[in-house]
Amino acid sequence: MIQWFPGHMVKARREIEENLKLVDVVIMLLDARAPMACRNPELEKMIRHKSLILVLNKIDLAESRRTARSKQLLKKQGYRVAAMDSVHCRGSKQLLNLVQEAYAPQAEAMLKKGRRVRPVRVMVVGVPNVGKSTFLNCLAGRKMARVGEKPGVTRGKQWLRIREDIELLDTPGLMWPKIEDEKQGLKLALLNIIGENAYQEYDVAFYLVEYLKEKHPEVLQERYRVKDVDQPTEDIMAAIAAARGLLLKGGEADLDKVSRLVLQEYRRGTMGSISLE
Ligand SMILES: Nc1nc2c(ncn2[C@@H]2O[C@H](COP(=O)(O)OP(=O)(O)O)[C@@H](O)[C@H]2O)c(=O)[nH]1
Ligand SMILES: [Mg+2]
Repeated sequence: MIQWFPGHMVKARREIEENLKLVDVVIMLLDARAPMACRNPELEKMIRHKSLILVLNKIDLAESRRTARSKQLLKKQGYRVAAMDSVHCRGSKQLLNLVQEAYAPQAEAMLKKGRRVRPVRVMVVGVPNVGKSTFLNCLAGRKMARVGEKPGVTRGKQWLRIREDIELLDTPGLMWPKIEDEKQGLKLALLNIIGENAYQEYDVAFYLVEYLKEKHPEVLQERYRVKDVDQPTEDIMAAIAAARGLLLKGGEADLDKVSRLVLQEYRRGTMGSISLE
């Protein structure tokens, strides 16, 4: 069973707690290929009194039909949900509209009290590698203007003014996943979210190949020239090794290399867009 709660996560939680005091809205990035696996109910509880927006990121690596279904499901549960490809900065406009929507009640309250509505303050959180830095770059773009420190309230914090009415904390919060079962741990390992010391590459590759057998046998057949996709997973891995010439001196399959190969090709999207949920 994959266990993962490194020491720096304790510090990360404290940091998120501190930063929560400064913002009106929280954007939580989730990997669109396995959004549920990236969530953490404990953290969501911490931000419950803030407006939360879920962003399914890396939609270019996910199956659009399944992304649409995840989105629908989360919306039904009452969440605000957007979808993004942060590398190409697709989906940002809709997301920013959601930010304003989430802030509307607070903005109205300010108006009612006769106050000027200040820009909404937003922070980004997400598990490692989900794309937080890429996402910030996308939103900040070239117009990126550092708003600077706000005396008294936000000492030492940098804000990016991404629109006249939206300010973004420039350091995203590192979120730790809550791993409930083996399968979730394997998904997170496959998505490169948990550190490689926490798992054996072979185990994760084995999980991936099993998953391909069930959901995408054509990838095994076409990309890796596996003739019989109904054979045991070990044998499929050996067949991939043979097809790619990943053999040990004695001619047996080099399982370390096969494992690394399929993990890399999955993560880069060279196998195609494959969702895990
Ligand atoms: N294909 C794709 N890759 C992404 C996307 N967002 C981030 N990435 C990639 O995911 C990796 C991790 O991104 P990074 O922003 O460093 O993640 P962070 O650890 O959350 O800050 C990098 O290789 C990014 O290029 C996306 O929307 N689509
Ligand atoms: Mg980063």
